[in-house]
Amino acid sequence: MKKEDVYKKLTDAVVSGDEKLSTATAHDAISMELDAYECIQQGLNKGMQIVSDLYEQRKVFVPQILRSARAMNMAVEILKPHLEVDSKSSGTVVLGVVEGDIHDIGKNLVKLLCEAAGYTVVDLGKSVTKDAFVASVKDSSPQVVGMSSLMTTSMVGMPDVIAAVREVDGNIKIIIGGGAVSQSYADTIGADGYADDAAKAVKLIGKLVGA
Ligand code: B12
Repeated sequence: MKKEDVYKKLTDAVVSGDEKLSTATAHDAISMELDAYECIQQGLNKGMQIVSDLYEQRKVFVPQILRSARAMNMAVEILKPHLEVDSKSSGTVVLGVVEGDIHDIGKNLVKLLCEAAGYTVVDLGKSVTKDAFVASVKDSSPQVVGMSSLMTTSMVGMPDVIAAVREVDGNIKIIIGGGAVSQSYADTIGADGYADDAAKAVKLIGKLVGA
């Protein structure tokens, strides 16, 4: 099997929410010594993006979305130990989905790729309050804080978090992402950066911390 066929199988497994196929294919990928990062990016993540689009078009519904997320997560668990961790770049990144929002699939991908790039990630989880972001900045002195939002109703909380975090540390870099936000929203609220996928998020962090 060619590596492109493995990526496609991973994508199809996520789209159809088939955890048996996603985990078996992840094992195949490992035995073929394929790059785990590429399997996640070119295979699983692509599948999740397709399912998200199908959901928007009302061609799949919530139960299928959750099955797809599970199929992806189970394959990620198999691939994760095989990610080549870059020990050079260092620094701490605090990540969280903003208050009122429980969409954490994208944030989890950003976390995974940050860890693979050698960053220490403090994952605050989902529906994270402003106070929790602030407490985490005080506790772990990160170089970067990343906020995720998939909903127009939750993204409006971002400016308050930025103001509160900057009060604690004026030098901290704050980045945003998730389907609800954009580069222009980042500019409007004075965030230091925006990225529309997990790989770009890691590059952005590298640029901001000078790695
Ligand atoms: C999956 C999903 C769910 C799942 C979430 C499961 C989970 N654990 O996350 C479930 C079924 C639970 C769900 C619930 C709801 N959902 Co929903 N959901 C989605 C869906 C279909 C896909 C989101 C997703 O996971 N995409 C795949 C990931 C990989 O992409 P991503 O999140 O964008 O992440 C990538 C980038 O954005 C970036 N990124 C992400 N975070 C960050 C952070 C930083 C710092 C950076 C730099 C980059 C970055 O990197 C990621 C990887 O490449 C979207 C539709 C869509 N097209 O987005 C709706 C959507 C987000 N949901 C929506 C809604 C309305 C809801 C509900 C309110 C539904 C309801 N009526 O109950 C609830 C919300 C509950 C709540 N309080 O949050 C709306 C939001 C509308 C809006 N604009 O406000 C959407 C857009 C669907 C729609 N068109 O109506 N949902």
